[in-house]
Amino acid sequence: GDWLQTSVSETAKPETPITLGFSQLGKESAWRVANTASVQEAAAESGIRLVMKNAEQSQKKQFEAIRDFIQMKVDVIAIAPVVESGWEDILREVKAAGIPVVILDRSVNVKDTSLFVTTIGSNFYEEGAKAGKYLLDRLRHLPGPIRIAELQGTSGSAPSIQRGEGFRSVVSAREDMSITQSAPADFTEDKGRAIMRGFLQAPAEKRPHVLFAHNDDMALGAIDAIEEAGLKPGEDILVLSVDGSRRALEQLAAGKLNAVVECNPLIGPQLMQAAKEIMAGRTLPKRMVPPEDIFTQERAAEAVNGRKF
Ligand code: GZL
Repeated sequence: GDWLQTSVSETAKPETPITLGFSQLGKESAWRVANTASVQEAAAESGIRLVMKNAEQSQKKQFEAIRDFIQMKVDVIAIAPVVESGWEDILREVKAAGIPVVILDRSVNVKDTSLFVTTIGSNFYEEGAKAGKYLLDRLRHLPGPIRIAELQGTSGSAPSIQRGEGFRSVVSAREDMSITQSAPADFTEDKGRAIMRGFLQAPAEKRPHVLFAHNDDMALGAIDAIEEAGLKPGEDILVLSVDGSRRALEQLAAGKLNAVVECNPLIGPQLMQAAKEIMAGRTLPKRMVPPEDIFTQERAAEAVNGRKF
């Protein structure tokens, strides 16, 4: 009857909003900017109070942000870790404060996995392997030797380490295919351009046939360097990258990129859902991986239109 309804509604406390402290690692790439926007939009849509601090790619600043969140007594802490090592101490401080942790995007390398509830992010090893499989298929009729240049992401970061490992695990199948030049370029367009310029100083007989860039921003910078050297990206030098940003897919459609492995930044909703489930006392799987694909030139034109980043 309505008396029960009235009494229940009077006693039911309005839910106090969850406060989520998010240590975002930087704004180095289009992927990162889209990831930040996804987290902000998802927080607004789910009524979660987001306190986000940007670390400008500094792990030290991430530690400072996390200590601020502990002082603020936030309900949940999310971390996109710039590198995978060095997280034990700060995560023990958070655990001692009784605050649950979600690792977002990149992963941390800790022995004690009770230091976080779950990791939501891509399988970077698989992304590297996809790039390698594309290359083996694309060059299956080309006799060696085949020289590969590699633009690595941030040294010590999970995506850079694992994309490199996944790629190498596949291309090692051809002993006449080798990575002859490799250097970190921090996932940025400017460093990708600068490092590729250096690679192209090599004498013609040492010049790479292929570039594997660990993300689109470095690939786009490298495309400039390849053109500056009077060479055709996508033809004289095959270019492979990871992420799937609009700009990369436009270059893919234009034939200056040959394949772009998808890495999905739009994982804000999964983070908010995880925060709600944690606060509701539910347990979560230790690892949640978004579905991902690979973009080739045939599919590029149609893929560009739908891109949200
Ligand atoms: C991968 C993410 C990487 C992107 C880069 O999930 O951490 O960092 O591939 C970004 O574009 O800078």
